[in-house]
Amino acid sequence: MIKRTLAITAFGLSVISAQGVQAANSLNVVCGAEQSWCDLMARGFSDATGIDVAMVRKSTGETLAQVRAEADNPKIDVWWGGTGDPHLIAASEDLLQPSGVDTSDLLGWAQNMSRISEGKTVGIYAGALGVAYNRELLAEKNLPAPACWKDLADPAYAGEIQVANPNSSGTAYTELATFVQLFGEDEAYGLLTEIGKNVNQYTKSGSAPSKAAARGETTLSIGFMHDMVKLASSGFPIEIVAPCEGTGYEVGAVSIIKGAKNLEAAKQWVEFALDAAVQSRSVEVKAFQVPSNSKATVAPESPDLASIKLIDYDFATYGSTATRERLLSRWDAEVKNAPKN
Ligand code: S7P
Repeated sequence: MIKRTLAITAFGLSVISAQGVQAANSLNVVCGAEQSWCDLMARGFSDATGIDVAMVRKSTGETLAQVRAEADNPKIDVWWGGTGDPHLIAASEDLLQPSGVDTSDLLGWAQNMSRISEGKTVGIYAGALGVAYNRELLAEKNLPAPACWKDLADPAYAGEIQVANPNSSGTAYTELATFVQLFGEDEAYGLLTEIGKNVNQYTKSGSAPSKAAARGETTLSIGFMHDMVKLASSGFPIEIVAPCEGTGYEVGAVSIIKGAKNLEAAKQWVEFALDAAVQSRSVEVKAFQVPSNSKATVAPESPDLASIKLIDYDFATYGSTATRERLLSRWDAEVKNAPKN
């Protein structure tokens, strides 16, 4: 039987090593999902293959910056999880390499990522954006429950909303791209600026605002509904809203970094990550995204994407460098430091 050891280094890096099995090699993974799911995946992979995994958790924008900075000498082999747009951007900048994995069991939206990137990234899960509010705080403060994105601009919510910064957070970039697709660019920035007057903090990580709402540190948050479901199903007083205008969604992705030092192990990781049985284990850590393998089990708690009014998210456009740079520059100029009234 394989014996595992998990050590947390001074840098917060998890190193999972298999003992009793000759480790073929090792693998450096950056994980964009929640820490508990990252750990489950690393342990599972190490158990299944005997390959040591060194893993660190980062927000999506941070990983894209690292992959760009290390282009000549990559330290990461695999980028697993996090919203798909930055994976597509890395692919278009020739920073990733095709895994050659068989995608025939995957759902259409997951295969689409592979098609757009010419096999350099592939979808592992999907999830829709929404709004959460802490029902106890809302009642205490006598505030109305929001039903639409536009409701969040109501001055009654001054200082009550938390959302991430789209420069670092894939969740918040998905929100920015969603607003542009729903309302058109000028109206989207106008609305984001109005909502910004009610924002108490732009966080680095996309799941932080809903955790803050769960703990009662903010009344409302914007984020992925599956992260909100995890908090609600853990007993926090969270209500989840699918905005009336419709909403955007992410396709989380897995990619191999071009020049990966542990290429064979990296290819094994991608196969592992797309395996139906592996994807079905996400429920063990309350990761309620919809899995990409059509044969994987969908948790009953997972938001039903078919019953949510989803936009036809344009991954090719919003996963391009030019669009991302333009949207983020405009967000920095108009939204980030807009006066609060
Ligand atoms: O695992 C939860 C999740 O919401 O986190 C990822 C997301 O990119 C969070 O990171 P950011 O800090 O970059 O926003 C999602 O892909 C995933 O569903």
